[in-house]
Amino acid sequence: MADSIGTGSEEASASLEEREEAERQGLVVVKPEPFNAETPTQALALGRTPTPVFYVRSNHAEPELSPDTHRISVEGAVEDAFMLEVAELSQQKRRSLTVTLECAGNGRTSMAPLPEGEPWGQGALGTAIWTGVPLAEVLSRARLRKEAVEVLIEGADGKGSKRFARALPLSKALHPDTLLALEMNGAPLTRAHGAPVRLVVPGWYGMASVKWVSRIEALTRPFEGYYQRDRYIYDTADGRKPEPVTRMRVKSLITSPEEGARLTEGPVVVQGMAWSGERRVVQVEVAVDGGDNWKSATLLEVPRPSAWVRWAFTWENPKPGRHTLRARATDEAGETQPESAQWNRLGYGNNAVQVRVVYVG
Ligand SMILES: Nc1nc2c(c(=O)[nH]1)N[C@H]1C(S)=C(S)[C@@H](COP(=O)(O)O)O[C@H]1N2
Ligand SMILES: [Mo]
Repeated sequence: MADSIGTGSEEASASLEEREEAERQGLVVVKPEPFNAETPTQALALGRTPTPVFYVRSNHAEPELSPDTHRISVEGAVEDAFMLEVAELSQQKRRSLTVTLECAGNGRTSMAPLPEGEPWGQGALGTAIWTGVPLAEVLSRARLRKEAVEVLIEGADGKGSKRFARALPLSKALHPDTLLALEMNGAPLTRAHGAPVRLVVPGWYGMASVKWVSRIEALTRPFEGYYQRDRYIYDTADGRKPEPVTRMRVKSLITSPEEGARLTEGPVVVQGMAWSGERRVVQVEVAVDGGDNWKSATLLEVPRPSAWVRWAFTWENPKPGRHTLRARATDEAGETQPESAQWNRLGYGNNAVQVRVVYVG
């Protein structure tokens, strides 16, 4: 695995670009420039989302960085500031984790009144195996000073005050699962997903997982940058102080049957995914009509924090006609999906129960 990094010559990166272009064809494009696209619904039914169809959310044009020469500056409130070469990072001991990433704006188009922002349906979501070095390892080499309160991670994209940068509290920055990832699904990161190195912050909405990492700075005061204070906040526009967007709210998705499916009579297996950032899902319920008639589904694998779990439910004897299917997940802290979205000005964190319409007979 370690050998696969650091082979990018200029010729290789030209053909890589072509390949990425082709790979993107399976995605549902939301915006061509900067490229933003959703995972197609069929791909959301897979336990692991293949890289070519994994959603892409970029606020700016994708920088092109060479894995051979790219370096990350590690600085700020540390004893030993240094320049970290990606080539060097790839020699270190790595960890692999399966992590679900969901964009905080996923499901925005079903909020009312419709908030501003990218018009995401329910496909700004995917699960991949991420391989890299814990951020904590790099920070321990730099030796954080005791005045440090947050760790800023900066991407190589965007200019001036709009450069993409996000800070983490120390507890999350030092967590062994917070990775400087070099690989996604067993291959070097693609440019769209942050090559050559991105952060992966398990359990938090996608904005925390900074792509194209170029600078790491230990801060002695909370970060007030644009993508920390003006975006990725729950602003309820009622005079209350906005809360930062952090962990992914408990949520579920029906992957089968598809929206508008025509089913034959007889038992129908309803399937889907459920997740809750940093927590395990403990229950998924399904309702095959309106109202409050929820029945337990079966979890198909042992739930883990920060990755979705697959579930299934057998709908015994559907009658001919139009039906509504709903799924509702509950996590280990007892939190359950709401029936309707909690509106906020920027349209984040929509984890409301979704309604799927199908036909029988
Ligand atoms: N440098 C940088 N990192 C970034 C972003 C960005 O615009 N620039 N977008 C963030 C957001 S909002 C999300 S949801 C995830 C998406 O990761 P993906 O494109 O690999 O799916 O990346 C995050 N990291
Ligand atoms: Mo996002």
